[in-house]
Amino acid sequence: MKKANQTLGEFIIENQKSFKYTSGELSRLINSIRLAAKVVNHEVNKAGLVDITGNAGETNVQGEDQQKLDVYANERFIQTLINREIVCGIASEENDDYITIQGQNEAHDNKYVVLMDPLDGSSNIDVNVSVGTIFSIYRRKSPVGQPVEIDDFLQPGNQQVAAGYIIYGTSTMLVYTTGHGVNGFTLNPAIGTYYLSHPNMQFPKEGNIYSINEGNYVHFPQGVKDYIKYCQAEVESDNRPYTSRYIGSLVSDFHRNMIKGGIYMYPKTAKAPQGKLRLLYECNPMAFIAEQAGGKASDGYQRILDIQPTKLHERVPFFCGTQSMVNKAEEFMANYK
Ligand code: AHM
Ligand code: MG
Repeated sequence: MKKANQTLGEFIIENQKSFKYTSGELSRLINSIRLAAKVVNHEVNKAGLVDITGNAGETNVQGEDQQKLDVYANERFIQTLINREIVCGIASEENDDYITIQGQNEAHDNKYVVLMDPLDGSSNIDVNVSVGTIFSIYRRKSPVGQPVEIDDFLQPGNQQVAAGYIIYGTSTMLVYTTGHGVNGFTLNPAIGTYYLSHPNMQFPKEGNIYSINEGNYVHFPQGVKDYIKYCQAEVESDNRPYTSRYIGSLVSDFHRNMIKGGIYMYPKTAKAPQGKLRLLYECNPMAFIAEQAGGKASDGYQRILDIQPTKLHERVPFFCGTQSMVNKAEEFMANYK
């Protein structure tokens, strides 16, 4: 239940009992992400100042190039999780391979792995458009006490115990689920505290926004082309034509669509024959959140969360948002199966 001025810290403690496993580790883990997100938020927010203060492209005293923000975010999240000794492994969109992490006393006895895209949509930073961090948490499958294995990361999305995103937007929000609905917290930058601002987030039953990079239209599968034509058709009783909105920053496009009702699509294209988005770092966490908010996520034919990953950086076509809209897109896709 929503309480006035409830902070994220209070919310995590209060809801800990609803977790499937109640050792408190998952709460500590989410707390670490909250902390790293504040630090990254601070950096993202002053990105525009870098040019003014004359640092861009310069080398620092060690002769290193100015760090790019996505690299910074990657290091910040990984370091925070390592320092707190609460995960046994991390896989990141920024790294080729997963990282094995030892817990206290150098033992491999931690139970959770984290997969993340530390700064998604980072090409938008230069033009002051919102970017985001996406994270996904699983229980390891390999026995506690041993180093993590690749199969701990290659679990289908339906095994996630938590997932969330941080949106560095006009305000900074952390939105996450542990499988009991979706809650959104807004950062008060003056005091560095996240407050519960969006309890129990739900996609509206119907939506009228479609989000896709239409520049790739000629390369889309015929089912997607047909669905786009459906979205654009003039049918007053059905609220069509729909509105087209595409930021090119998944977290922002998803967030808007969850609040207003809409569908996000990244199908196969000539440049991205498997789709562009990564199953493990982007699609699975967003799919888990979508389903928990009454929405749906599909690769055009099947549920994203049921796909068995075969490699860390696997890509997949992505259709995600208001359930009725994803169903309709799937109908069009099925015509050309
Ligand atoms: P990134 O992980 O390299 O930042 O790419 C992911 C981003 C998504 O946030 C966004 O929806 C999509 O790429 C935009 O791609 P495009 O510019 O091809 O439309
Ligand atoms: Mg990304």
